[in-house]
Amino acid sequence: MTKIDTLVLGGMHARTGEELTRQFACHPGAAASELEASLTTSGDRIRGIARGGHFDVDRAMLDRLPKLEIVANFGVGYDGIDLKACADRGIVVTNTPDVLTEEVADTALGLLLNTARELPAAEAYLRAGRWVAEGDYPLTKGTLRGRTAGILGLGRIGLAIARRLDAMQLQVAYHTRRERPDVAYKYYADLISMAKDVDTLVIVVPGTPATARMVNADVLTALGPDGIVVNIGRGSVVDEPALIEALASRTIRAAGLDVFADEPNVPDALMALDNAVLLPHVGSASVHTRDAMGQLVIDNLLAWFAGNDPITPVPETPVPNRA
Ligand code: A2R
Repeated sequence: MTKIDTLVLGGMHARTGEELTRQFACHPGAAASELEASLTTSGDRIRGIARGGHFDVDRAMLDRLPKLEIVANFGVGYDGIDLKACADRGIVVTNTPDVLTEEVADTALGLLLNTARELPAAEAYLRAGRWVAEGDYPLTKGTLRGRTAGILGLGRIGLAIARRLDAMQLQVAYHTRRERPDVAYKYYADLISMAKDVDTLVIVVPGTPATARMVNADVLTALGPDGIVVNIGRGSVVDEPALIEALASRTIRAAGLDVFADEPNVPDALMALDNAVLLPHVGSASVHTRDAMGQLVIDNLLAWFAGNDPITPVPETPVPNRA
């Protein structure tokens, strides 16, 4: 059977890349020059995109892909894809929900612990020989004991984080646009009101125009001097200069960040702060979970090209009736 022309946009990890090559006629797009060559030589034949990030799928790219039917995004967040442009052209977009939920929730808890209890700094202290030379690491001012966490975004991952916080005996509240009928956690219709009542803000909303910089100076001030911010959602959700200012002035205690406004670039001012724990967007980045995400990308493409509904379409691009 003839393999279907598929653009592999932004690169994939090894196993997923190999499986894509086995199933599809793959056109590489890991680097800008490679992408340009693939679009120039094969753009008029490409029917699917497996998108591993880095490059936006915008109108200009879609104009060069007249036969495109589906964009299968590697990741649950799909900011960077022009959904309106895809919907206008009848192109379906899929993502990889659920398979990464627990991994990302684990990472959020790791960030929270590392931030409150300064574990990376304590380890660096030991490795530098300072335990021997100077004695015990100073007692941490931060602790999880007695904390109340406000989760911004109580979806799949937010709920998995809430369950972990339950187990660790923190109080949990949340802010979303709509109250969930299926949880007992305290709901806040207003983010600032929640920030005033909690001391720990865990951000796990998608990057959209509506969430852009919604965690601003006012939210951080409301969180207060014992405040801890953990962001494993999207860097765009936080006003990054305001966060840097709040950390530097000790308006809040600390932040644990896996995502940034301009990845992979992290501002020097943030790097210089000793009350920030910084990770290079590794929320879902285990072999186990990335393999599962890659398989879901492939399964979405295979389902679509077999004439079936995609497995995990996003709500913004309607799936046409294919019967
Ligand atoms: O607002 P709702 O009721 O649709 O709740 C969703 C919430 N959310 C928002 N909350 C406040 N203001 C907004 N403008 C807003 N937009 C969305 O975010 C829901 O509770 C949550 C998203 O949950 P899920 O769609 O289940 O996504 P999941 O799998 O938890 O992943 C969340 C994000 C991804 O989009 C990536 O950016 C990152 O975590 O990995």
